[in-house]
Amino acid sequence: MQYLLLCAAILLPESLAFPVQFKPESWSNTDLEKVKAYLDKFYPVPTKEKSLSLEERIKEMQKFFHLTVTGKLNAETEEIMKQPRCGVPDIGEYNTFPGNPRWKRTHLTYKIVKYTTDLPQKKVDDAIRRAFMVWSDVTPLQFQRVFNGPADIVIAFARREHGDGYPFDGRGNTLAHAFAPGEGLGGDAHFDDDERWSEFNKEVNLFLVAAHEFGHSLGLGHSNVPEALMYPVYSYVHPATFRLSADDKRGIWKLYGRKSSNS
Ligand code: TQI
Ligand code: CA
Ligand code: ZN
Ligand code: ZN
Repeated sequence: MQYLLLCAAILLPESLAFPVQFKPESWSNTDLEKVKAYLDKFYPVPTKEKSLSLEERIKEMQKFFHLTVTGKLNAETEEIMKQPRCGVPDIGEYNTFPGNPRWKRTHLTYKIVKYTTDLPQKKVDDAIRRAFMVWSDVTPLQFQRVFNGPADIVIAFARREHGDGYPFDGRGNTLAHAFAPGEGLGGDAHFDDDERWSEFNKEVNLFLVAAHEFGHSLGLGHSNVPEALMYPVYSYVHPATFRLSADDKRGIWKLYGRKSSNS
């Protein structure tokens, strides 16, 4: 099963403001239906058998935003619910996907099938290689580039409709997407070629976005920790000073374990 959610709340470089996907109308007073709709959208109950009370679901949301966990609607909670936000749910078993899909092998292959013309191929190859290293540095995972035949993670730059039913949207908004581990499209990462991809620039940094997407390719969802690579808001750090946050490590270790000390 594939999990792919299209987010849009990437807050890109200050100067470019893109609309966020979900902007609730302002509410005059507490409207239970709207609260429920908000929770349904962003805090979906993971399994059908399990049903959570409204109170428990409000607690989830308060936990996510580091609010005081009361399970009751209060001003603080309502304030957050009224804010424009990304259309992607905030949970899915913390920072993995529902059902914890993961690769059952530690040796994975990747193939770059279509390049952008924004950067020389060598720079693209290098950014992709370094983005995989972010994850192989801390886990037993090894990534091998292949040129022919099938690969676990197929990487492509593409515009608009590109054959998977999740068309890109032109410049801005969605920058890239990736599929959770699995057969076929599983693990694949696509980059919107209508973006201006860059090496060091603040614009859209290929290394950072690729490292984030590969997190998804390996089974990580979004994190609520602002320093995390998997936090669903784009913030630029110079690739040379990039460091994986403790939260990202905890997430990836949960799926694959730590890198053994002698390798
Ligand atoms: N693309 C979304 C993202 O990768 C697509 C998406 C949302 C997604 N939820 C998902 C993909 C769950 C797989 C699984 O988050 S994006 C950022 C960040 C995007 C956003 O273009 O919005 C980055 C791509 F974190 F900055 F907001 C890369 Cl780094
Ligand atoms: Ca786009
Ligand atoms: Zn795609
Ligand atoms: Zn993401």
